Amino acid sequence: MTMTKGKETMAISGEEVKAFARERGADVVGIASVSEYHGPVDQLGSPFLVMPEAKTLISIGVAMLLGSIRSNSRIATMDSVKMYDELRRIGYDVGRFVERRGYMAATVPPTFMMTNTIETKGMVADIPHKAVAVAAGVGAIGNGDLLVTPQFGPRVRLATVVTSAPIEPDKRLDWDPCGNCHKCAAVCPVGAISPDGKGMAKPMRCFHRTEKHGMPDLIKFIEGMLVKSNAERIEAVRAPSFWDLYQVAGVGVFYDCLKCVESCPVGKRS
Ligand code: B12
Ligand code: SF4
Ligand code: SF4
Repeated sequence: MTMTKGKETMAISGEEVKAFARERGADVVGIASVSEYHGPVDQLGSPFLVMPEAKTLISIGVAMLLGSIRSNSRIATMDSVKMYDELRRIGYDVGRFVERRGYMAATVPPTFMMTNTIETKGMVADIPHKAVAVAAGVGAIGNGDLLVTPQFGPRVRLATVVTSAPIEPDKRLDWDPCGNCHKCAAVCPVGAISPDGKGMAKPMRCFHRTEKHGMPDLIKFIEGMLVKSNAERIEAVRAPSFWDLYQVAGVGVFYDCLKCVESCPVGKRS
């Protein structure tokens, strides 16, 4: 470690920040220079909108439990919620590590909050974590459109730390962990994934299937209420379908499908 004279910054090596993230609970971690990031750079999704001084992107991921994603969607969802909590915690810890060295850090959450506009349909994040993870050598985009890691296949959830610190980057993977088996496309219950290896062909189909009781359901419910009689409204809020909406609103997310994630043979231990 060296002190830069005149500036109150202390150099950070890639190895030490990665070791710190792993020690805090990250299962995968990689470093990318902003110049290697191939996501948007002048619109939503740009690291420079998160931090104009951005130099480095730190990709962190935690692994899913196979038992949970094979269980019912309530169990799988609550594990995802826990993973999102962990990613926010690890991201914040890494951010503090970086700021103690005199640089700036901003953690981009694994999921919400997102900018909601009619154009983006609320589906474009401040940073698309897969693009960062590709640049940081954590994995590569598989046929199912998910980041496939050598260690856990697509069974990782991701977050990003944007920083002004210049940190030596990792190299992109020079091989493709996706084995082109097309299992992910075959198991998708709504045909969202292209069977010819072209990724996610119908994202809205996936959205409506996996985020059951999410925003589209809520909008439908409220619209329905507007045209109902008083007696029908009372009946509607006493129905289990409303309790589902209430429960999901409290939890924050609900994933009714993880079939493409579960089916991938890469990195599967059982
Ligand atoms: C919106 C969203 C969705 C939408 C739309 C997805 C889409 N393909 O358009 C819907 C609701 C359909 C969805 C579904 C799912 N999602 Co989702 N989703 C997101 C979210 C919140 C934002 C993504 C975003 O900003 N997209 C906008 C565009 C611009 O970005 P992008 O689609 O990611 O594509 C960019 C990069 O992938 C990159 N890229 C693509 N291909 C390549 C190839 C190369 C070589 C390179 C360099 C770059 C590159 O360039 C693209 C443009 O910048 C992210 C969280 C996040 N902040 O990243 C999670 C996220 C992508 N989702 C995730 C998951 C797990 C799921 C689901 C399994 C749902 C579930 N049950 O959990 C399904 C899987 C569907 C599938 N097979 O891909 C994980 C992915 C983990 C992984 N291992 O890849 C993320 C990262 C959440 C997280 N924190 O872990 N999702
Ligand atoms: S999460 Fe389910 S609906 Fe969405 S692409 Fe994967 S298998 Fe299809
Ligand atoms: S299931 Fe097969 S085709 Fe799909 S991402 Fe995994 S290895 Fe690639």
